[in-house]
Amino acid sequence: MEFKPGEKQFIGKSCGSLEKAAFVIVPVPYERTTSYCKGTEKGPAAVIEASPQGELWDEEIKREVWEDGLFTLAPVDCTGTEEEFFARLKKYVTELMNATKAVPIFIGGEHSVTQGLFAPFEGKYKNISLLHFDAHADLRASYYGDPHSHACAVRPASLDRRVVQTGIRSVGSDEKQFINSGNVKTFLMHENRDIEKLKKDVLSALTDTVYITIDVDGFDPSVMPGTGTPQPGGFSWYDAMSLFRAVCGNKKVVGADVVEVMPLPNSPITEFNAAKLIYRLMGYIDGRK
Ligand SMILES: [Mn+2]
Repeated sequence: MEFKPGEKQFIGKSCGSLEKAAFVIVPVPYERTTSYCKGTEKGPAAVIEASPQGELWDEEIKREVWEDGLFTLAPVDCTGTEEEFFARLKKYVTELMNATKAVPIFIGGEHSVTQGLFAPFEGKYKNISLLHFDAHADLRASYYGDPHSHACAVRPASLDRRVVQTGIRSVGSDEKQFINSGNVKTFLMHENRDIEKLKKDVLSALTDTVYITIDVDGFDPSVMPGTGTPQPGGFSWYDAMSLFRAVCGNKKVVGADVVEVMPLPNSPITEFNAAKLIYRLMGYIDGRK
């Protein structure tokens, strides 16, 4: 598989090759099963378009994080049937991990892409766990007959890996049986408002190697208004940053995705904030390590 550079580079900076990169940004503009509002396929391009509006010097990290080596790839081909797409995505991620030591950060697209993104990491890292930041539990075995629905995003991962859920405030009666059973540890939003306690609990629930999946609806809609299935009462920006900083500082984070950005007409808040989130995550993970 060939890994071509994207026409636009995240935050307008590129180290020029996968070999030199500490971070690789991968757009995955997949949208097939969104059930409420539509438009997540436009998310990755909007985030990359918004990203150069941010400062290169990160005021919290206190350096220009892109200097660690940053490379943005062309979007993953999201055509074909669901089966063809997920098979292609798994192959893509597997080959990408063979081609570079860079930490990949994927931009969705609807949340179902995590099914294809996480599976190759499970193959590579035996002791990996999944930090799932989301308003929704996404644990359904299938939704409207489709096991690849966005509503089933972390169900496959939960079958054989530890899944730690935060921000959760929407659970269906058909998925509540999976909450806090088997490999799933769920921190319901309304029961876990003390961020310092939550950080400790999340760190002890995760294994040492972690993949982070961030559905932007895990944030409060005031932070991320443009998303397909919004829910009130999510994470504030600063509490979420505090959580991600703790996880990236104490665990080996080997990959991440930021999904469900749905650009709104006349409001770039969501895509800009998602771009800042991605740049900040790079700073927390620290490409100099
Ligand atoms: Mn969600």
